[in-house]
Amino acid sequence: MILKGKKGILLGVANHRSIAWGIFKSLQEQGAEVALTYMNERMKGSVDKLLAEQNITGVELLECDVSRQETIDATFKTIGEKFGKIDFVVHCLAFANKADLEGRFIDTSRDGFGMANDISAYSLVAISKAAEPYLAPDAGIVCLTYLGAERICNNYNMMGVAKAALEASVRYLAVDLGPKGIRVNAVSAGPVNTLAARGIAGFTKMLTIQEKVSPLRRINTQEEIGDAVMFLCSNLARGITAQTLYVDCGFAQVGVGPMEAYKLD
Ligand code: NAD
Ligand code: 0WE
Repeated sequence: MILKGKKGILLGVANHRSIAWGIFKSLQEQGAEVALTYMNERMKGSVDKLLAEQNITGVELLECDVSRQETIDATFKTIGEKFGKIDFVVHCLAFANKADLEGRFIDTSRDGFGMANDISAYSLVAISKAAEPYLAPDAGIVCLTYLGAERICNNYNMMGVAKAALEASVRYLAVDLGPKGIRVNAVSAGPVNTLAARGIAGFTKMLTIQEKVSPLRRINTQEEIGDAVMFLCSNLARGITAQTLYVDCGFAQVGVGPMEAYKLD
């Protein structure tokens, strides 16, 4: 019970496949009290159903569309009233236009670039700022990222740029909040078959490549991503901040990448 008596908020549960759901279970298993947020009424229905199916009751559910500052402010006002101080914040959401996740990156529109960065990267800054008054002195903030922030990953395009902004934001936020004892980290997950991965060209192939070449020779699970996030939220990670931790079965360290990219023949 690493998180016994600890409280926090998790943004980004959409359904049972969500990485955020794996994180929720890991946090709960270790004794944490976790408030959840949903983007809109449709997502609320999905989260309500999920909690009911699993016989989970008494979870604080709050509406938070990160593109709307007023819903961020309202969320943390409620958190302050109901929880007082919180020990962790987990950011597990992203969005880009489908059209900006295929074809040529050069074709990204000004609006698409702005929107993806706003929802996927700036939101971490806005949430950290809104959470700051309510964060316990040893609190942890964790967000989810992907290898495409640092390497060229086919079709990840605009999201790669947004994740690069997110990872850099983690480092600057860590500097701002470090003097208060608050830590900020990212977990870089390998591919997971979620709603956000559905319909992505070549996704199945990516899973196959990771299965074949990663040191562990398999795909990372929501559960092991959840456990890593849980660790970073906990006091066991008290000396860790401004980091990106890879939970990808070692895939990122295998330099070869997809062999097809070399087209040697
Ligand atoms: P998901 O679709 O289950 O979760 C994405 C969430 O983002 C949803 O809950 C959605 O409601 C939320 N969201 C989108 N726009 C929002 C907004 N304006 N306000 C509030 N919430 C909003 O998909 P997922 O794969 O679990 O994604 C979670 C995180 O994990 C994302 O940051 C994603 O980039 C990251 N990630 C995913 C993978 C993968 O392969 N699936 C790999 C590495 C990192
Ligand atoms: O971060 C992500 C997914 C982010 C995402 C996915 C979508 C699909 C549907 C953001 N916005 C949208 N918008 C939509 O309309 N991942 C790490 C999963 C992912 O997405 C990819 C990947 C991988 C892996 C997109 C292209 C190539 C690889």
